Amino acid sequence: MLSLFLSLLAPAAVLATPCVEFDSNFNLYVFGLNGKDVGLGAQSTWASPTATALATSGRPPFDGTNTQCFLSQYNNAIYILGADNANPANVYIYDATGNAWSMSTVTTAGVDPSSLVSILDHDTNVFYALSGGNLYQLDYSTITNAATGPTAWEVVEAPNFQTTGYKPVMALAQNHIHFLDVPGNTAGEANIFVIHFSYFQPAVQSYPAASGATFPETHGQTASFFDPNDQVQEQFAFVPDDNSAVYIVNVENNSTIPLTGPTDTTASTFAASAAALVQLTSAGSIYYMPFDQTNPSAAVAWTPITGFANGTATSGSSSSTTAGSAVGTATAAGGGGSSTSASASTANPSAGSARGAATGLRIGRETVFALGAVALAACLFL
Ligand SMILES: *[C@@H]1O[C@H](CO)[C@@H](O)[C@H](O)[C@H]1NC(C)=O
Ligand SMILES: *[C@@H]1O[C@H](CO)[C@@H](O)[C@H](O)[C@H]1NC(C)=O
Ligand SMILES: CC(=O)N[C@H]1CO[C@H](CO)[C@@H](O)[C@@H]1O
Repeated sequence: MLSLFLSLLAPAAVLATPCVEFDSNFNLYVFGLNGKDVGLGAQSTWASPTATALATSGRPPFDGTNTQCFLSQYNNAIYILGADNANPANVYIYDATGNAWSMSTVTTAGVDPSSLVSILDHDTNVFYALSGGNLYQLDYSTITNAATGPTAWEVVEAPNFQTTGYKPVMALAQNHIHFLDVPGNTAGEANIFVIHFSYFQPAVQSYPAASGATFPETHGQTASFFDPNDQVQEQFAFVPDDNSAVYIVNVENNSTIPLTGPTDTTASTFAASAAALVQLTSAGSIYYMPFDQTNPSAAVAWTPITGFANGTATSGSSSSTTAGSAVGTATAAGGGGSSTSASASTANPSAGSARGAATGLRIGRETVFALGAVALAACLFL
């Protein structure tokens, strides 16, 4: 029991997570890396990027353990979930047009912000998240590039597949949420939630590869390729946690194309534009893979983007120390950390609320961590 307890402690110690994301003009941004948010410009400049420091007023502290960034393409806004440990459910909005931050207060309504996995639907501007065995939605259809009044997660329904022990892998294409690595499925299979009809497709969908292997039944990260003309996404990338390959899933013809995986195989998160897949590693390195959506099987090479790390901003000592130590464990949001939190919250929803209450006290990270561990332990021993 002690070793089980300790194994739960280890992932819970995961600290802050930075992220990469694009704006609607496909300029790249890195948020929360070494305590800074930096614009890296368009893909054509990445060989020698001009790093631009972003506005700091109203930015999230990027001390969350489960941070996810999303482009709202219609609004040229980047929505950031889980970037504020003291208010883990709140959504921060970076308005890329006005270089300004705002924050929207969000009621969790049963969602566990420390473990939820989300997507942002392209057309409706509604978030969906799987948390504690339910699919939830957070409606941002009336929110564009600046926060307005409070919003709340709402239960949609429970999936028609087994969620016990499931560490969600969710990908968006054609307004369908694709759930990969669902227990009981085999390689190349996804369960689908059809957003516009709000229902889970009864049958599992197959995405075979015409040549090479389709995507394996394993945990990983996803990113959907945007359409340059603001249409819905039709292809997404799935990268297994070991970064052994990139699988391009095309939902128009139900196929998968395997491509060369990142050269840096450390734990990573990803973002996609219309023409690139960008990797942010747990050490804070950034690489990209050019991608042609009309010729997806073209050979690709991964290239580092360098020369930005210390950007234009001078680093504040406390935030850069915090973020610096955090960067080393960045990916655990999609790796071991969320799995533990997810299964703990599935097993006992009260663990989530205990953790939420602890963070609300604005006490030190170690204390929060200890209380979270107590909550986890409590749910084990109850
Ligand atoms: C993809 O699969 C779906 C569901 O099985 C099917 O309705 C659709 O026709 C398929 N598309 C193509 C192009 O085969
Ligand atoms: C699916 O569409 C993509 C993009 O047009 C194409 O490259 C690929 O060959 C197609 N796959 C199949 C099996 O038709
Ligand atoms: C080249 C350089 O100055 N790199 C520094 C960038 O900032 C980080 C932490 O903020 C330092 O660790 C690097 O040495």
